[in-house]
Amino acid sequence: KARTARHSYEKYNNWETIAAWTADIAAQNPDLVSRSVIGETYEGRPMYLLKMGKSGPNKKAIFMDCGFHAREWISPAFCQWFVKEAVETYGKDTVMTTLLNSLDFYVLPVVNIDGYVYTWTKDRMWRKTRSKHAGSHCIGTDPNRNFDAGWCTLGASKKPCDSTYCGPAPESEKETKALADFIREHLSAIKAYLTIHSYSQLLLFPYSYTYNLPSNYEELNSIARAASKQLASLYNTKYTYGPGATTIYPAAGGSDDWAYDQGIKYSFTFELRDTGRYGFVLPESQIKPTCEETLLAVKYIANYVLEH
Ligand code: ING
Ligand code: ZN
Repeated sequence: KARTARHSYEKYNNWETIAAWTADIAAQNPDLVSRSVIGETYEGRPMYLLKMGKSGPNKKAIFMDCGFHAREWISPAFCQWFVKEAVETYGKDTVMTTLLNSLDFYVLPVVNIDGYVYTWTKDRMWRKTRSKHAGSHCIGTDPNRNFDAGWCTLGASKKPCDSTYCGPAPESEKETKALADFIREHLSAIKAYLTIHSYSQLLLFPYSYTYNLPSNYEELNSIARAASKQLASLYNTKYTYGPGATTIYPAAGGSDDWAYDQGIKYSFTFELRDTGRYGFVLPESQIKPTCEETLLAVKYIANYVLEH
């Protein structure tokens, strides 16, 4: 068999290439990056998690995941970019150096690995996981409707053939269960939760499962405003921000609402480029600018969390 494709930060990488990259980046940066496995997917693939940061006692942490929805390819590309920037600018960029000295970043580069593989091999527009559940021949659950946050009450479907199927129960999916278990086990350290989707150019925060506002709404709104301003400073890309329910649509069972209700008071969903011209099939020429601008927003939020 031919050797695996070479990894590139400015191309979309298949799962085999991303998996090999997680091993390489950890091996090449042992004082900054370590890799663990937090579970396995429905089809049996290991879910790799990268922990980034200089080791130290009692560090606060930020959890960031990519690739919830299989077809949103720019999302895993951003997690890879973030890790690259961290290792390449540590010791050079003062903000990144401070962040990695004072915080740990947990980066889960692809949550829905089985779905991601399916978009490379069978159906580019697949969204859900690839699990089968009793009582239906349809495949897949929407992982971002599968969390225990107003589960399946709003903006989600109980029909297994629908693209927003909430699953037979909260955390029915091995992937969402593994993610939720990891966060529960590290709750005292994790101060922020960031989840990267596409597309629409939005920066969302709780709630999506209710029209009620979160207790620190004013603070989240001002963080989102400032982060969007940072993001726009590079290429003038315009983001809209606000609570999910009123900014995009009401939808229960999302991971950001769940993390927030676990006590993680800084919880955001990014919807990266674009606004619909290319949609999920964002050209590779936009990977670099999209990741560069998004990095500014993520660094802003991380720095805010560090200082508060
Ligand atoms: N959008 C998100 C979705 O899962 C969202 C929007 C965010 C819903 C947070 C619920 C909670 O539908 C995309 N593009 O996936
Ligand atoms: Zn999504």
